[in-house]
Amino acid sequence: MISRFGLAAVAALLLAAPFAGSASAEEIEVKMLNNNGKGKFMLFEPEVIKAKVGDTVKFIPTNKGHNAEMIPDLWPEGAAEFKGKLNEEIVLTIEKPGVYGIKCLPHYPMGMIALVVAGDELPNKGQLDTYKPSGTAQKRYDALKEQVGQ
Ligand SMILES: [Cu+2]
Repeated sequence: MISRFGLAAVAALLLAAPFAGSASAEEIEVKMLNNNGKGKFMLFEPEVIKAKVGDTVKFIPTNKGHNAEMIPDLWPEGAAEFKGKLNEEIVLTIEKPGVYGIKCLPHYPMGMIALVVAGDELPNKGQLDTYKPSGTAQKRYDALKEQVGQ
């Protein structure tokens, strides 16, 4: 049963939808997946997330065995620490502009990385180049970096 409050919330969402992309805060969903059906394994989907300050990014453990946590070398200065447990749904609130690097700890060596890009000015964009993932992750990371286009 949907409460009256629930209905009001749904109505508010429906009303807000046409204005998505405007100043109102959005919740962006990112799935943690074993594969995307297109030959890519162990990934966040989407892998590059454009957001605004005030938005939230919800990481959803669609498949088991993943987590979402910050990459400390790729994180805006002063932004709150972020670390989800395995199989945990966790929400990142974007409080500062910049690039937020997210990894899945078990699959980090394979390149299970996501980049949240918030705002037009990215105070820490230099970290995109100074940060070096290890081994085979580098190739996938480079492809993500290209999508950021900075
Ligand atoms: Cu994973």
